[in-house]
Amino acid sequence: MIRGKFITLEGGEGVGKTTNLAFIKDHLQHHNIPVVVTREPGGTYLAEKIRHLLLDADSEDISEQAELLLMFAARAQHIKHVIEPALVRGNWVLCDRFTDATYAYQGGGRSMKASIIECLENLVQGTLKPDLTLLLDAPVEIGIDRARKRGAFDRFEIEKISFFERVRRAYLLQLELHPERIKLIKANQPLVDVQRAIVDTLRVLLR
Ligand code: T5A
Repeated sequence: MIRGKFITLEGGEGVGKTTNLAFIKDHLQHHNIPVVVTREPGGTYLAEKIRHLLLDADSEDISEQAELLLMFAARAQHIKHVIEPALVRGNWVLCDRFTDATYAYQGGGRSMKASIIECLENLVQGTLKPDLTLLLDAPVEIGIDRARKRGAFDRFEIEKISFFERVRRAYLLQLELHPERIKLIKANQPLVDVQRAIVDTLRVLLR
């Protein structure tokens, strides 16, 4: 059995990850590729419980270390029970956020050291890395505005603009560090143009 491909979607709040995930799923299925769509934090029973704790805006003050460890605890479950088995079955896995989000939010947003994140990444993932990461990028105000139109804010969405500026910069740094894996998609253009750019980028994997 040929191992499936692992594709992740990244970007700040409201840049269109969820919207485009459904589009990519349809596009891959059109090419007769079996796809598993999932998300982080989340994707298993336990990881979804952890997501709920992490996003709860009414939570007690969560320490940066606890937040980081909970992200990786959820990820460990997700890899073991969903991602790895699907890839081994030959399915492609399409995941709404993965470890680049940890570098962006906990590394950039919370200013935690990249070396600590890298340590946990090695522990939890071993050699597992996405084959392709689509980084949807737009000025912070545009994404926040789109996300906030949807209603109640979660524990991250209540952060200040400066937090999301750090998140965006950290994502762009990830792009600089891993140009072979991460591809930039400009998200502040009409959806049809965003999706055209996504189709172009996916061509490499579909060859
Ligand atoms: N997190 C996560 C960490 O801190 N560390 C980690 O390691 C991980 C994995 C998860 C939170 O957890 C944090 C980051 C997050 O704060 P989430 O729900 O996965 O939360 O992430 P959000 O960014 O909050 O997801 P959103 O649903 O808000 O944003 P999306 O999915 O990027 O945006 P989407 O597709 O819902 O679109 C938002 C709106 O914009 C419109 C859509 O129709 C929708 O109404 N839209 C466009 N409008 C015009 N033009 C376009 N091109 C458009 N694209 C979309």
